[in-house]
Amino acid sequence: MKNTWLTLAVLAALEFAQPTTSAAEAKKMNIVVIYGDDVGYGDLSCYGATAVQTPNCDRLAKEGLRFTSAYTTSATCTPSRFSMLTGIYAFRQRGTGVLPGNAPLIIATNQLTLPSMLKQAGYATGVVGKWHLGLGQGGDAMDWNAELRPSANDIGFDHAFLMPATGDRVPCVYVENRRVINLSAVNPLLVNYKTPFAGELNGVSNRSELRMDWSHGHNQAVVNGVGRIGYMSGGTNAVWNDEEMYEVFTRQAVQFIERHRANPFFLYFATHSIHVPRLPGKRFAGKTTMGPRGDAILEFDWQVGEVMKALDRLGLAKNTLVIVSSDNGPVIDDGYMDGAVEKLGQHKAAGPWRGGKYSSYEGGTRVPFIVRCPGVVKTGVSVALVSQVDFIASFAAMAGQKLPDGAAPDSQNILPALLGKSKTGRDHVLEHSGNVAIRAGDWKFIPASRGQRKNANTNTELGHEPSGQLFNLAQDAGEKNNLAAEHPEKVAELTARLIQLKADAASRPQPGPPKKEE
Ligand code: NG6
Ligand code: CA
Repeated sequence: MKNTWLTLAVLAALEFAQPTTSAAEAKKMNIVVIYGDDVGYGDLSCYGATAVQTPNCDRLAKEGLRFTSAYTTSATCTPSRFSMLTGIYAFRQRGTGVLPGNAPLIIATNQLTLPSMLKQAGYATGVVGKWHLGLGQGGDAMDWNAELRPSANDIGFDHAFLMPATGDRVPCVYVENRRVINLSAVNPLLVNYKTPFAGELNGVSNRSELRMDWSHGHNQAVVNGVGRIGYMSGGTNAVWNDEEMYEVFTRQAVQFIERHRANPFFLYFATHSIHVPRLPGKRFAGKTTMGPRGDAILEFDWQVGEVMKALDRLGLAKNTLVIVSSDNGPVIDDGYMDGAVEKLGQHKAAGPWRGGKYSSYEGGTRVPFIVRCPGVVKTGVSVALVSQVDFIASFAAMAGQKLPDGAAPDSQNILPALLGKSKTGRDHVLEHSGNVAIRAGDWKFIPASRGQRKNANTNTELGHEPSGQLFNLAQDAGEKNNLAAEHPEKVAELTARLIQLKADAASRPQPGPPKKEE
């Protein structure tokens, strides 16, 4: 009842031009999520960057709402994407850490997902770009030359154009729906994560021939002169061109929008920029003082701009909710000697936050987050606490769909916050990085952990300390002043809350009447 009421109230508040069809039909705004890879809170000029300018993201922020307390669920890619698409925290399911390029699909095909929910609501659903959630049956014996089943198409996407894992992991090929594209039968693609293929170059023996050296890892297969993780052989015609990838993905994203201009659509556009290996296109190479990492930020921004141009050209801007965000915090040296560390200068990739990718500190999961739909989303800055895990419940409300009991248990309907109609989003967020931390209001608690303090390779403070850490983010944004000893009552409260949230799998207020036992 409450949910229905809320949905109706929100729908009414959206103020669409006199609907001629049913209210639910008329409210089906398109949704485009542009998901950057490793884009830090401080990497965009609208979030304070000065060494690089991101005019397209800045325009989006000016025409929409820029969030300062928005979170991805995890400090790495796979778990963040898993939670965003399922509404379930990744720590609840084993095997949802950073995946190898030949992992099996980790989302169950009978599970409700963000795209399958929107498909039920009548949306055309598409994904373009980085996948990293596994494909097919996985394993070294998997045949990449046959149809890949299950694929993104089996969890709710009508159309998929994908990089299977990451830019630094084999196979370095595109997958369109269930097939690797441009394969030739006489030169099959082979992938193995244990054993090198005889006769193939590798990053250790052929190190001096690499066009970009590695600093850690990334010394297995050599593809396009760059060392990668995992081994691959064959599939020569199918190998992607790293420098052109941003254009290939953008074209695919724009074409998806064009094809579905007349119906409601959901596009999940997951850029490879600004992940390693950073091999920005010609348009951007050398255009910043920060080397390839800075240039890749321009490349990311350009992609945002092309989507905005397409929406303008097709007259869809006012009927499309655009969200720009990132899968985890920033990292400077993630395994290649690309000059990012040397050329960083005063740039603060994580903005005011401590740590970055892989970290329990805010830099790991507090990410840029901009929402725009002129006339529907308010403009300005929002301090509401929001998490990407909330997409499914919030978009369900927007599309007039009721989530089945028990589905997407961690997802809350924060649509009023996303639209700028409310300043309050969630009352807490969980931040996952091996450890699970909690932020509730201004308080942040990171439980004791036996994990490593620092990732020595990437030079990231991970926030894993042998005793609990309590911070007041309103007074101490940089998480420097551990108040655990001073406020044992707060530690106890947040510890209890965390235990309950982790055990319950139910942070979403469940719809319907209270269950009997309550
Ligand atoms: C790490 C890789 C790093 C990156 C990361 C995943 C090494 C040494 N490091 O294991 O380069 O690929 O995984 O990044 O291999 S993510 O954004 O997809 O989570
Ligand atoms: Ca990432």
